Amino acid sequence: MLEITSPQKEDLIKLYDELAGVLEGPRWYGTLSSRKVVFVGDTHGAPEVSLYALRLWGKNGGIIVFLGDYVDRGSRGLENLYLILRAKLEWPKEVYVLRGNHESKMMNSWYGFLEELDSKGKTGLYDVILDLYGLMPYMLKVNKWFTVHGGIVCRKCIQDYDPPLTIQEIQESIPGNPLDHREDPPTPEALQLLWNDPRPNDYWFSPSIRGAGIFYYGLPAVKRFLEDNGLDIIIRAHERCNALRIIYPDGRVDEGPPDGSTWEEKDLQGSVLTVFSSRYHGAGTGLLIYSDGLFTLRRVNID
Ligand SMILES: [Mn+2]
Repeated sequence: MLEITSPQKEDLIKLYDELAGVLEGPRWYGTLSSRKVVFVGDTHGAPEVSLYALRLWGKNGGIIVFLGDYVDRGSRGLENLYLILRAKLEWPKEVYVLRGNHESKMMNSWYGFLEELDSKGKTGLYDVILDLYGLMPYMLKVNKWFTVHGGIVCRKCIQDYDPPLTIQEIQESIPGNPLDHREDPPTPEALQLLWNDPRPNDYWFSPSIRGAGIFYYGLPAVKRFLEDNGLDIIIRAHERCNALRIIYPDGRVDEGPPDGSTWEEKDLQGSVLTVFSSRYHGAGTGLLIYSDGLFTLRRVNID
């Protein structure tokens, strides 16, 4: 079983060589079906949360999906990334590792990961880490759910009628060469997948306070995206919340439910779920478990 360890450069190069044929690449959009799934949101330098999630998955069975943001903020981003990628290598058909907006050179220079590497005398590993970022897919379909770090992508990027790009259109916009992706997402569409946030509002899209080229997506955009792509639910991470937030299609919001809360899959049709697994933010660390038609929130309480 896996343990939390810190890699040397040769460990990481070896891992990269082995993973190059296993990590699916930026343009990949896999379609998986599984009766049992564990979803992990932002872990931000806390490998103990990832390990907890992997152990839970070991008992739950099925697949586990990491929704991005492995580094920055917390002090053990290197260990966290190494743990998750070793799990991917060991169980390639069961472990999925999506890219977050912190798998980015620009973010790492601002939010702590480069400083962490420097303090550990491991800046020499960063080139390999960027190569690994370039191999991480942006999105994945599990059952009838769209999973991504941030969200869906606008067409005209306006509040009025603005049907989102379909998954096929998004895919066609993504360059196929991993080298184009190794530092930061290279296109506006890829940026939005990693950065956009849902809002329980009646607009289609609206500019986000997060910055230029980033948008909030409202209820009509979610409805249309799900219809156009034959999907039921969006499952994403990215946004600080108390463990889990559900935005229902009628605009109701449920945030911070108690540990062990459950929902029937059919009652979440049309919803956007935010899974937040960060310990750093002090907002409630959650994992979302799916098993045979039922979603359960598991709160992580570890010392
Ligand atoms: Mn994020």
